[in-house]
Amino acid sequence: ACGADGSDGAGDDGTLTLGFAQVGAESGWRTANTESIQQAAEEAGIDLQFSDAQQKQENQIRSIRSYIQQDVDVIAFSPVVETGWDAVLLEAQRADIPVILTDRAIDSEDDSLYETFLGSDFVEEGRKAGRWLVDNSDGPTNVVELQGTTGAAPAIDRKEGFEEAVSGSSDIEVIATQDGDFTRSGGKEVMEAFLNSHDDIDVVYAHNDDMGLGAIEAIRAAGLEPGEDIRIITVDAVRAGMEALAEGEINFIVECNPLLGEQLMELVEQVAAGEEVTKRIEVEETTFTQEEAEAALPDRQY
Ligand code: GYE
Repeated sequence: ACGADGSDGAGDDGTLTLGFAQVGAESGWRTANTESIQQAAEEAGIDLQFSDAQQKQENQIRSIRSYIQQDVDVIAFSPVVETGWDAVLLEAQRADIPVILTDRAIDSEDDSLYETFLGSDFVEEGRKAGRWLVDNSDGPTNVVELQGTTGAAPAIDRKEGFEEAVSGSSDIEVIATQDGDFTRSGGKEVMEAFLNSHDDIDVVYAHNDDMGLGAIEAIRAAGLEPGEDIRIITVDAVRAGMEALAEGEINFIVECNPLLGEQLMELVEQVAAGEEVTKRIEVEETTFTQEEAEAALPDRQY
């Protein structure tokens, strides 16, 4: 770290060490994100210490503490939930190790605890999903929502953005909402329960592709046609989601870009050198209809 020894943050041979605490391997998005980070670190000649928290905050905190102990040059992580980070981030600050938030944000009053947050505008993603539904519905529309991990920034924000966008339309009603933990199996299980207790579901709004793909399995198992009998909106646009969209099983996907590796490594180099960086860096994204998915698939990297 850039500290009392007067070093510029690099080791004796000039190599930077980055400690990265990943959320887990819960989705196609996460896999693409991990690959992007590993590849970009290699290309930038940054020594990457990588840990997978299996979606548990205590595991992430433990990894961050071990990176502090190792005196890495920079710590980056994607916080599994929004709250509960102040204590460990204070420890990093006291050890003079700069912290970068990537993908997910934290909810803290002290924004000196991190240098910058690189990630998507999840509220806007939720709005895009809601606006599409408003523009593509007529008559009463019952929605069930498959939420991401409780307490995670993308779950909180995608819910909020969607609600905001559909709030003006009295025909659209969210009749059930539940945590599917961003996994395919979680989406399938919750959707099975929804189908058992409601016979009037028109639309599934899933906070990621994986849960939407799980819902497709549950809908088929109930003898219904996904994309026809029940329309499906998801977020991410990973390959498996885009294929289901092109095949007509999903109706609309809001993109969330996982390829953050290159930008992250640039930020690592800048903060290690003591440079001031922008506090919030947003990722640019689009949306896909079924026709657009078909056209985009051949060039899709993930
Ligand atoms: O949408 C989901 C993943 O934090 C943006 O986490 C990320 C989300 C992504 O599990 O698939």
